[in-house]
Amino acid sequence: MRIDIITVLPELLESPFAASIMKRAQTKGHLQIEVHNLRDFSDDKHRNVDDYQYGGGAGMVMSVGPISKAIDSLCAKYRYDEIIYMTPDGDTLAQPLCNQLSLAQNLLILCGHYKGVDQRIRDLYVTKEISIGSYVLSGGELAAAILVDAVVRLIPGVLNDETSALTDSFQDGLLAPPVYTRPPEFKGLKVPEVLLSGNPKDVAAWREAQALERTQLRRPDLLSE
Ligand code: 6GU
Repeated sequence: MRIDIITVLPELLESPFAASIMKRAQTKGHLQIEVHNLRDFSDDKHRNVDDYQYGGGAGMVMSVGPISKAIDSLCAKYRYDEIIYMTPDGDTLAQPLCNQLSLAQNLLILCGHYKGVDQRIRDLYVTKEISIGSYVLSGGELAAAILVDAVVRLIPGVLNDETSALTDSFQDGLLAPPVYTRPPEFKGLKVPEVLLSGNPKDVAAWREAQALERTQLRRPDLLSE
């Protein structure tokens, strides 16, 4: 998969992709990420990319010029499955969309800032608008990093058996069951006997029951969908 990200804060997107699974996905050739500084596409001598909003009001709006130039130059080179705009008024990210996006060849992600982008960019170019939850971030960069992480780990070959995505919370519509490692007793709390039993059938049944109980307790909305 190839992912291009357009942002005014490229430095915010360096470390998330330079460690752990994101890094390995790139070294192993499953993933190519390129972060583009929107200011490089500004014709302004001060490299401005925003302007006052029509109708007045506080807050700047990201202008059509630099963004359309950036998107046009990338679209001339790659055929994007989706052009995604990260915005608090987008569809809330959830596992089914991550699964769907993990099948894409090329993704283009535009990070919003200030009051957001001129509506005409959304009308002309954007094919998907994504939010990561009901709260406001200073910009779309951290949200983009979260989206990329959630999608890339689903690309076949990125995770090994040990870190398999199949047993994740949400992947089967349930939260994950509790997990334990050594020692068998800590501050008076014992690891559930069944996990020490060596009986895979009993272990699987216990995990399923725990997953269901946890989901009923913490996220009943997942069961009623
Ligand atoms: Cl994608 N962007 C911003 N600025 N805030 C958010 C968000 C995105 N998702 C939730 N809050």
